[in-house]
Amino acid sequence: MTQWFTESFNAEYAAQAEQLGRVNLAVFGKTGVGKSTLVNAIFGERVAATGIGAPVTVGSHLYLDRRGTLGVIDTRGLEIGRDDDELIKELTKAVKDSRGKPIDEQIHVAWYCVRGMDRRFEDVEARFIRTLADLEIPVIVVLTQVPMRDGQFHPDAVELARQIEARNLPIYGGRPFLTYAMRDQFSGQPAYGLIEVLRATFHLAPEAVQAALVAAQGIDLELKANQSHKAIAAAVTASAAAAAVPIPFSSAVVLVPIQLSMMARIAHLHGIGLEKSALLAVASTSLATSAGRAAASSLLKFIPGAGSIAGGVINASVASGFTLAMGQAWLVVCQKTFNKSLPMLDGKIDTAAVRKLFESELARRLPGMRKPS
Ligand SMILES: Nc1nc2c(ncn2[C@@H]2O[C@H](COP(=O)(O)OP(=O)(O)O)[C@@H](O)[C@H]2O)c(=O)[nH]1
Ligand SMILES: [Mg+2]
Repeated sequence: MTQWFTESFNAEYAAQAEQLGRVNLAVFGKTGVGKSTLVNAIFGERVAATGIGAPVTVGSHLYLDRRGTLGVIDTRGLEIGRDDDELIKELTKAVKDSRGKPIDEQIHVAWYCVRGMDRRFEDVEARFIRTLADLEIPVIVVLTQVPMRDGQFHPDAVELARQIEARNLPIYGGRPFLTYAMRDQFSGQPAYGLIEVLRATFHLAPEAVQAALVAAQGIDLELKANQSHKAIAAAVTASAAAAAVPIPFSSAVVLVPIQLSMMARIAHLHGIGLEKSALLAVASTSLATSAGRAAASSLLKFIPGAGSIAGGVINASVASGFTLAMGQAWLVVCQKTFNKSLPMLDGKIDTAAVRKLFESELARRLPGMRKPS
């Protein structure tokens, strides 16, 4: 019964994965400074459905680890301060090889990590950063594991940050970001500074891969909401265009693919996998019980006063208002999924409660809404 809907949703979900593409982040710094901890704190350790498997070699010591819409490039077996010439050679070759390839294959942003308490920043590190900038890779310098107390950063880290700033490096903001990526059990030192690093990365990333970055990260719900609103706005525009010449209610199924692709994109942006997204979409829109075109038109039963619209036509304003409300209501469902605050029943998603939630969010935005039968 749900096959028509599931197949359509799956297709839109796959198309959106394709459209989001991948943001590639290179992470450099000495062994043990906390690179992996930082990456995991911002992006989570989840391996997305599309990114399972061993890292891909980019150079003989450069690896690309794909996690869904995120690629993390790091070095293995080469150390900054020991193998710099080799490292720079490999990196230069990898970057040059990637030129002319699709944007998903480029390195978009680099994080250069230094342990905040290390007290020194070496000339070779500055040279490495300048090389990255010469290769046109924007660089963020991150001081890791910086203790903070009563709103004060540890003075040694402040001094190190000052030294780095004084070198006038081609880095974002001209100075390092101070962070603590993972709460320390013993001292109780909480994590901080991660959203700032993420937002800087977002600003430096090419626009074409910003949504991929937003989808991959797991700490900034506001960035996810902003990108979702963009997707909703695009679907609203497309709906208005589809009904620019008022369409008969019976042909209003043309709106359904627009809305499904909007829903699929918002689900991706919130890191919700295909199966769960499809389940939630079915639950939300009550499509489970009808098939084929009947399922499509049952979506439209939400349209306020649809039956009483003169001559049964839908104009641009009705179509766009309906899509807007659908998008906003679906965003609430996705946000609750992300926050793990969906209604549950016996350890499973309570689909009846999800439907209620979606319909009440929709009704708030469409005062004249008819309940689907
Ligand atoms: N508590 C805490 N431990 C950290 C932090 N960053 C790194 N560590 C620890 O430092 C060690 C090295 O970190 P790792 O991320 O593996 O360093 P990498 O070699 O640069 O990838 C690990 O034992 C981490 O648990 C942090 O922000 N907080
Ligand atoms: Mg590591």
